[in-house]
Amino acid sequence: HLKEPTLCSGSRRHHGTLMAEEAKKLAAYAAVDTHIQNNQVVGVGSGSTIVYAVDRLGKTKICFLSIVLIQARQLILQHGLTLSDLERHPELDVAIDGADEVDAALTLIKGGGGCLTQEKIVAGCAKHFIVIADYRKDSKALGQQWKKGVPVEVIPMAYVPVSRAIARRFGGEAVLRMAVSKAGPVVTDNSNFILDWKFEHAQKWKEVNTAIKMIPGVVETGLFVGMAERVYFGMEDGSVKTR
Ligand code: ABF
Repeated sequence: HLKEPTLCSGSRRHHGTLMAEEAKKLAAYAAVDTHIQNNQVVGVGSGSTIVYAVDRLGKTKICFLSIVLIQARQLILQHGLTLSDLERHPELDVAIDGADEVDAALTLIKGGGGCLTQEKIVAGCAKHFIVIADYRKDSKALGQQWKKGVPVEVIPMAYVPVSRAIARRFGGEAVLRMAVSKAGPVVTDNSNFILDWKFEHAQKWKEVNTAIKMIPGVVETGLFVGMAERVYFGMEDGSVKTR
C-alpha cells in the first residue's frame, strides 16, 4: 500500500504555491526533528506522507528501532532502519502517521489508502501519536476536505448488514469500496473489506465511533478520536503549522 512519491527538492514551486508533495515533506521532517530521538522505538503507518518521515529518520537517527506495519517493511529496510514488532516492543515511544483529514479537535479520518486497523493499533501503543499531513488535510470539521467518507473495516461476510446498520442508525450510506480495476472489493491488510460511510452531517465522533464499533462484523473505524497529540501541516507558503 505504500505509495512512493518522488522526493521533491525544497525549492520547487507551482505558481508560487508549495506543491503538496513538498508540503508533506516539510511536515514530516519537522515532526521527526521535533519528536523523535535516537534509540527510540517508533511506530510508523502507511501512505505517501510517511515516506518522507522514514526518509528523514534514515538520514538523521542512529540505532533506530521501528515498529512497522507490513506495508512499511520495505521502506524501513531500504532506509537502513531496524524492524521490530509489537510482540518485541508492545510499548512505543512515538507513533507517526499520515491522515486523510484532521479537524479542529484533532479528530482524524484515516484509511483512505486502505489501512486503518493496524495503524490504530500502533497509534494506541504509543506514548505520543504525531500526525503529519499537507495543507489539504487541514479542516475545521470532518467532511469539509475529505469527501470520500469514513472508512470502516468489516469482516467480508458482514458487509451488507453492517452497511445497512450504519445507514439506518447514522444516516448517509456506507458503500463497499471497490478495487480501481472494479474486479472486486478492496481487500485490506487483514483480509477484510472496507465500507466508506458517506455521512450527511457533523456527528459526535467519539460516540459514533464507539457505536459503529459495536455493530457485529465491524473490525475498526477510520475515526481516530482523542488519539493524536500533535499534528504538523506543511503549508502552501512553505511554513509548517502545528495544532
Ligand atoms: C494512511 O495513509 C491512511 O490511514 C491514510 O488514509 C493515508 C494518508 O495517506 P497520504 O499520506 O498518502 O495522504 O495513513
